[in-house]
Amino acid sequence: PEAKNALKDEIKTLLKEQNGVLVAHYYTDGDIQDLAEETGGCVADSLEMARFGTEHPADTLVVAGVKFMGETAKILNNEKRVLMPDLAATCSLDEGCPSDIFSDFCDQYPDHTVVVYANTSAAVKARADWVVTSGIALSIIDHLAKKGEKILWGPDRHLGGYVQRLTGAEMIFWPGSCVVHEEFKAAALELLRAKHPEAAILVHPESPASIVAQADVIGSTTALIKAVQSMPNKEFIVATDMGIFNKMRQLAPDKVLIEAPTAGEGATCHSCANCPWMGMNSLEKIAHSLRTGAGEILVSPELAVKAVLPIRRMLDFAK
Ligand code: CIZ
Ligand code: SF4
Repeated sequence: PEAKNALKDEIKTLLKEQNGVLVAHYYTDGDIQDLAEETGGCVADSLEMARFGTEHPADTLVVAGVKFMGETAKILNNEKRVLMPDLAATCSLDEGCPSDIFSDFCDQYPDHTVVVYANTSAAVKARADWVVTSGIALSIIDHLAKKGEKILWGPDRHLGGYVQRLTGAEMIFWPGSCVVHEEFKAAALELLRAKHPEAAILVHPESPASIVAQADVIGSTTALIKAVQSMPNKEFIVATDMGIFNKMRQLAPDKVLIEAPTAGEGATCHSCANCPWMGMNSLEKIAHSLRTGAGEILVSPELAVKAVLPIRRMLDFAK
């Protein structure tokens, strides 16, 4: 704990010296989330992270999350320096959606509106008409469907399928998924629910349809955190990355949080509801990045001017 405190103090000093602010995602390590709040930064979902970085007057944004979050921060704030603790922290959705192949796919459906999830590269966003996060996907697709638009959706097929079932939108899907949410097991969740009949089931819509079908609340990380605070239930079974428990425990210390199962009985899981890329963030790497300037995110200006349009469209819609 002493070494950790020394590291936190160093980061605080470096942030002050460089007029920097720490912006962390709910899935990062609890120490990072707490430090972000202690130092006047924020811990949030990707939509709120983007908004916070844009509204905050800091010169340097330290984005503790995964690469697309740093890229989005840079695209929206070209004049700010954006640092990431580890540039290798990516996302299975981003990795599974190479921009050249995605662009060819879009070319096959020229009469479709291209809507991409925020968990994509700058180049994929540059090809899109709209960017959405999980917190706003439903209302944007509903809006487009009511205007009669046909949607080409990428890359998370589970979130896309969920949105399609609720809106009835005409949609074509890119076949991507999140390695963390894909692991939740429907049969094991049924057994767990039977053991905890009073528990509310909270599910992030990147989960498979068989998990979403068992949910009491389906929503973004922010929505799930609010549910723990506002619902009268004592117990909650939570199907999303475990990193979210840090904030849930802080805001609702008397509630009992239970992990949704990522494996059937006796089996082992792959990611165990812990995003391996989110886990690459650490206090040590944050300090290193601030000390040396390593991990700076750069997006070419030609790409940024295109990618900023669908992101702004989302932020304006959210207002
Ligand atoms: O799974 C993710 O990476 C999420 C939930 C991102 C977000 O929108 O905050
Ligand atoms: Fe990507 Fe899933 Fe990790 Fe989120 S939790 S960054 S969607 S791999």
